[in-house]
Amino acid sequence: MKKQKVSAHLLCNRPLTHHSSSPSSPGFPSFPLHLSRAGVISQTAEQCELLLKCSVNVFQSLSDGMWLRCGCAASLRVLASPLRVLGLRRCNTAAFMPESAGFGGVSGRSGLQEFSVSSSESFWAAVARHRLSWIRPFTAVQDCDLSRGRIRWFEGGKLNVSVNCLDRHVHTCPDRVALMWERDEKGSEVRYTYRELLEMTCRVGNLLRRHGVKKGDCVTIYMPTCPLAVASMLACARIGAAHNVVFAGFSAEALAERIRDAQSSTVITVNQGIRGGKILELKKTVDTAVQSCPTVQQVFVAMRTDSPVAMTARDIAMEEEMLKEDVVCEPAAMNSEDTLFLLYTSGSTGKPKGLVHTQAGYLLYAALTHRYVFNYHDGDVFGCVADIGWITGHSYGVYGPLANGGTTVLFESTPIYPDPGRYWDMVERLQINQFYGAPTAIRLLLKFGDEWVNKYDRSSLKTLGSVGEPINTEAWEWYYRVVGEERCPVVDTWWQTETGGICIAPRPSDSDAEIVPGMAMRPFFGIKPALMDTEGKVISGNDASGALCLAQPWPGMARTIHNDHQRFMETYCQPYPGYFFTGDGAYRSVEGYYQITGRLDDVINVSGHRIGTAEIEDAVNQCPAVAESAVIGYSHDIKGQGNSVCRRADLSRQLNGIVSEKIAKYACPDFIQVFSTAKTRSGKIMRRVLRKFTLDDPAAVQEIIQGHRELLSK
Ligand code: 6R9
Repeated sequence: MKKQKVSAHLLCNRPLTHHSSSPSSPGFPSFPLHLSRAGVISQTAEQCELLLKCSVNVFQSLSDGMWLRCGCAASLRVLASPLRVLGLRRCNTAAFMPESAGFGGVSGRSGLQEFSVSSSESFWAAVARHRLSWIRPFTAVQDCDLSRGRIRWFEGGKLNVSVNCLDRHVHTCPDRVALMWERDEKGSEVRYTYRELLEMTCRVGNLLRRHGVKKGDCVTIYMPTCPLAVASMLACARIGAAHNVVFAGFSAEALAERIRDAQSSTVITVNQGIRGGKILELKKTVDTAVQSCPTVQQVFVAMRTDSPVAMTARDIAMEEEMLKEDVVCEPAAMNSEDTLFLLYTSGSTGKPKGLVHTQAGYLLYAALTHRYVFNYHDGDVFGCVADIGWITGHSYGVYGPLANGGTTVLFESTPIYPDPGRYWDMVERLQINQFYGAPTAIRLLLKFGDEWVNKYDRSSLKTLGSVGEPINTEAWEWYYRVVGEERCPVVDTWWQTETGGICIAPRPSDSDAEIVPGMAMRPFFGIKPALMDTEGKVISGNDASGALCLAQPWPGMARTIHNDHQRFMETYCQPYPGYFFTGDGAYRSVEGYYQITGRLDDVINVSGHRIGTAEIEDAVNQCPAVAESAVIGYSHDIKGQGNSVCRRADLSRQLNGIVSEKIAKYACPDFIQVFSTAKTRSGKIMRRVLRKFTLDDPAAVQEIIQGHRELLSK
């Protein structure tokens, strides 16, 4: 083993000095123009700036007409009631969404929504032509049959996702900031322009190619949220490999399971991560993981900190090797339905599911939702604080904003490091316009008091977003009143790893459309929700609750579960034939708005992280002292849900150790309870009874114990 330290260029910490100062200079990546129809507008930064100025109140087409500004969008108003927020002021529909000019008299947001559902093919065809750069146009808009689990969009078309996210913006505005990396160390943010990000991506793409990574391979990325991780994702997309980003908080075993399932031969990691001031030994975790991954042949190791790490024959010093690579990398021409990435998420069995997302449909849906749900406009700074290891980080940290030529913040730290003012300090420093976070963080910050928020200037904020779990009214109100100063609409966005992008959210809305706290409310374009009753029939009326399904396919949805289409069918397509079953329950109000009521399966939501109870049970059961276990969620006022294992109380520390080793720290049970028996006659553990054993309801505990005693004494 040799020790290796890379000091020349810490790519993770600062951009490489780029070779060229203007797009026409020799170092500028010059992919053939036919690969992207972009690049016709401006060649210089000045021209670019002029264009931006022009586009403030008029429609201005940048980059193949894909990035358009709507003059009406700035006019948000808050109603007298502090909890009711107005939608967009009524504006010319074609101004709001240029492609709708071809939709034949459709007007208003609700008119657009209706059209997008009733004339789904026309809607998506127009949007796909307008917003993506195609190498070859698609020949069929869709070929879907939910009852057979067949989902295909834009077939016949060829494109490259990295070209859509980078090159076409480099052609128009090379010096626009693509990434603002908010490093764990407060106040040391680093900005990367589109040109720098393209160069970095090309270097990684060439490096991967040189090391044999081919179209169709799957590269596992185990890195903190940082520019090199984004460049690695985009580099995979550039050369036609799929990526599999694994959250850097997962344990070696959880990582190994995902590497094996994805059959990755290449892993990209960093020497160490740093989060909340604490060092995370990511390379060491990878070393342990790959011991049980026979497929892994090479591990690229970038340097996030200055500490050298032990390198083996399998390891490659990433930055050092990148410096040897060209900044031009030929993009692969990908079919619309080729895999873009796998992302593992929890289901109701112990084995995580590798959801498969493909190229065109996913990118289009991420871009469109990013543009319209958040009312994102050219020049805005979009601050999604999710880790890239989750779908939110993929769709709204990376793909959506970059496809739109936006500026996106990569947040590496935690909401309370070094203090609970971290988010708002960042909002002020980076001048963030849209802030997108999780209710668990909002609930936590609320407890620290308003002064941490008020210390900082938040006047740049225009929209606040929430994702990952239901947002309770108290947190919603605090977010709206304190953080947003009653100026900014709060969009509670419901979606899933499976849906690829936001499906239900209050925005975009018509002028007089209200926003109700804690409700996701309105389906996005192309989304048709349905509620099902216990007999599997569609509930037609309002003021009703049921199982939430989506009644027709949309481009962003997952196509399958990697290597397990049968499971995809059983989980999503078969419960309600002809519909996509989300696993969530929902209530439809009298007005027809949707409110998500929570999971209907054995999946719990801890701090916005999805985790299957079976996954935790599998880990816990590996403890020799445990015969069997049942994990249940209970309501937790910060984490949303906590989880508790019901069995031998004295094992607490041991079990926590096992769960963090097998899965991740966040999955550790809060309580461990002892049961002599809590089973049905057929031997099933009675979760419904166990759920009563929460701190919320101590009386119920007594009641059950008493009942149990009585039963035994009979
Ligand atoms: C994006 C994301 C998906 C599950 C989903 C639901 C819950 C997400 C929510 C919400 C209520 C919201 N969820 N957003 N519940 N209101 N606005 O979180 O993806 O990690 O796959 O989790 O999260 O239960 O089914 P993912």
